[in-house]
Amino acid sequence: MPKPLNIGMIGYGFMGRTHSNAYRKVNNFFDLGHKPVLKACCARSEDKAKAFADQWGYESIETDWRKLIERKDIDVIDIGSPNNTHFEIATAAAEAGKMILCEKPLAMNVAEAQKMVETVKKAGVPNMVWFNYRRVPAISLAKQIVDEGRIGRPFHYRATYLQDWTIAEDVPQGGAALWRLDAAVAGSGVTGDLLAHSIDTAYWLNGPITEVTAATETFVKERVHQETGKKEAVKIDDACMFLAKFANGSIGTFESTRYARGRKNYNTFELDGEAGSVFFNLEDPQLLSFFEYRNPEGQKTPSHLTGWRDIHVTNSEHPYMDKWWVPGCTIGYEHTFINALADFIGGLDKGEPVKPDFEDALYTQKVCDAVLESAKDGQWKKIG
Ligand code: SOE
Repeated sequence: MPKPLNIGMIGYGFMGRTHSNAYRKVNNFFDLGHKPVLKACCARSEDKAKAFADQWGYESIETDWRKLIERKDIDVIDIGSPNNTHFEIATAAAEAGKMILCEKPLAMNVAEAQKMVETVKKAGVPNMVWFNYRRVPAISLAKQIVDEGRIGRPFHYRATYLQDWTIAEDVPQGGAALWRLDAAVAGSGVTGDLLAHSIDTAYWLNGPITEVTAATETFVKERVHQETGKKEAVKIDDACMFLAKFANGSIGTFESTRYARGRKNYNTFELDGEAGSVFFNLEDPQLLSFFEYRNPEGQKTPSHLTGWRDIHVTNSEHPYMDKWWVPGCTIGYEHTFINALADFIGGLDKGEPVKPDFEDALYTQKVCDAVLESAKDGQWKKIG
């Protein structure tokens, strides 16, 4: 019989929904020693909290996150609220001895993230950041392929993360749905929101970045702020491109924008090495493209058989897939959160930490801050 794991969910937006869905489903598919119990959800508006609790099955509501953290019947604080709330909530939750599952990006900047790492370490509380894309089976398979030595010496890493939902000039900034456009709430634009994902994936697959140089652009300079009703300067980066040098000697390019007409959630990477290459595109999430030039035993693929192969990542031998349907049946976006949660609970069962944790997310924050710093003067910045 799994032990109850009492969840206190803060936030009721897109991420509140993805996380709540994971809590509800995880034990239906994974054999785990703990089972999430949806104890309480928290939102400033009582009506919104009630509606969210009814929709997802939370037993109770709070309208003040501090009260939620004080509750003895809560084991895990899930932070799915906007970025400018993460620091205060995570610090209080860790000091109260709660486990923490935090949305990305971890913080508004490195100074906050650094303190958050120190606080969770001092408190000794299990923690994880919801960089869910590590749990796309095809991306986990790419990691396996890299670890098996099938890429060999890496030369190039190429990431893009493109969307198009902010092109219209009349999209406002601020408020419940559009806080991602408000620098005071989001911290940054595509760098923290989208490139943070790309950096986390790159870190996992290709190791740390040591230096970056970047350029950013803000295409629409003023937007109406939903709270003041007035036009205000837009202070986020609408687009960001950066060059990177990795500790392993490879070099990388990263590009992100919310102005790529037709691109909705085009999150891709390619890693090119001496022995082979891998390519992934989130808009075809069940596929991993792999080119093998030489296998880890040193044998070259015969020339007449070389070519990119699209691996349909749905076999039970593929990461996570034995937990889902029969081979050939795909899983989707929401399952990446369920897979992530299963890893977190699996770690809890064994008493082992699970990645990506606050420390990994601090590293991503360091890269994001260096990218934004470099965009100001165009100079290369070292990752501290
Ligand atoms: C932005 O549009 C967004 O919702 C990000 O905030 C998420 O992290 C990403 O996974 C999908 O796009």
